[in-house]
Amino acid sequence: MPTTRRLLLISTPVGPLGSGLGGGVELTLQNLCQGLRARGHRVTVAAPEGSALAGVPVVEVAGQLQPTAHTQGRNTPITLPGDSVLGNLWRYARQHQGEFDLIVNLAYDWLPFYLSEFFDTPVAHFVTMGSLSEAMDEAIRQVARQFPGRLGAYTRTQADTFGVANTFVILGSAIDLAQYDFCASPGEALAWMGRISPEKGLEDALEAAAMAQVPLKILGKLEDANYWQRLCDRFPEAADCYLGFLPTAELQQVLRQCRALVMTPRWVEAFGNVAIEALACGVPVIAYARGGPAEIVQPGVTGWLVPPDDVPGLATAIARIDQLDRQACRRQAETDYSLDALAARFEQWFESIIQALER
Ligand code: HBI
Repeated sequence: MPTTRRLLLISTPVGPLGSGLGGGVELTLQNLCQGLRARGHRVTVAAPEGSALAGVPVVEVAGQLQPTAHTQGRNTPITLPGDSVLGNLWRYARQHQGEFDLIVNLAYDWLPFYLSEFFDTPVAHFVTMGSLSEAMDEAIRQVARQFPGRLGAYTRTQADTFGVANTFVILGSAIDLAQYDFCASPGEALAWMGRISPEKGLEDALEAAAMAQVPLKILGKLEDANYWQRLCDRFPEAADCYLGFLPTAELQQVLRQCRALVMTPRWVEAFGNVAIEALACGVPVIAYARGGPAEIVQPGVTGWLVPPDDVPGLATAIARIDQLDRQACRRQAETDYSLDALAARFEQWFESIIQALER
């Protein structure tokens, strides 16, 4: 039986858990807590007020939300709003650090990395996106220098973007497979899922679906209204394809009946949780060979990888969906992306940090 650890997980400051503003990290946090608790660890989450997490005690912290990092430029200075929730989250962590064996940061923000050396309780950082800014890269490299082994990432590709990859522990992701039902005989439509924001490249999926003359279903949080309006101007049918930001139960009902999921990331997608949600339903993944999806898809079996930004290549892959194996998709999810597999990887990472201190 593994040693029971007292873990404080500190969430993203961009929005309350459950709002969808935190994107994939909300799902990661939910699944990680569920998996770690099932393995006997005592997990506490600190997050912006209004957060909710099934079955996990959440310390709700007040304060002004942090601007999202993925809309800033590479040389944007670090900003903190007045009464910042980020600052308040880390004041809570410092005051209560003695109650925990390890603090785990899930915010993609400068402050937690900078503060690491001022804490007595070790701080592990799970980095949730690829390189986005000079200031964040430097903060991450500082932790790599001072505390090698305390940086975690979803994928090797994502870690490589920071130039200190050999100091990252690669953890992958997971979903609660019990919430996804396998479907052997889908309908005609393709699916596209994700935050509707420029870096996700929805226009390419709309263009490829039109080329292949296959209907597309769009699911996800409408994050950038101006961008969406431009898409609707260019693709009049887009508004009819959009089904909104659905809770998992309703999302998987739509997803499982699709012939494939199309992923068109413009940026280095750190992981792409939507890829394993599709696999869990038996839905193969057609993705640009860029970032996380390139480390998930097994070409010719559970999906197709397409040269990045090659829209005709997407249409060609769409025409070859029938060569893929929906049962193999579900099996891959069960082997690599179950909650227990993820929790076991994180537990091993945490033990390596804690035991390094006990020597
Ligand atoms: N931006 N400043 C900031 N902090 C975050 O933690 C953050 C973000 N943008 C997006 C985001 N987190 C998540 O959607 C990704 O980590 C998945």
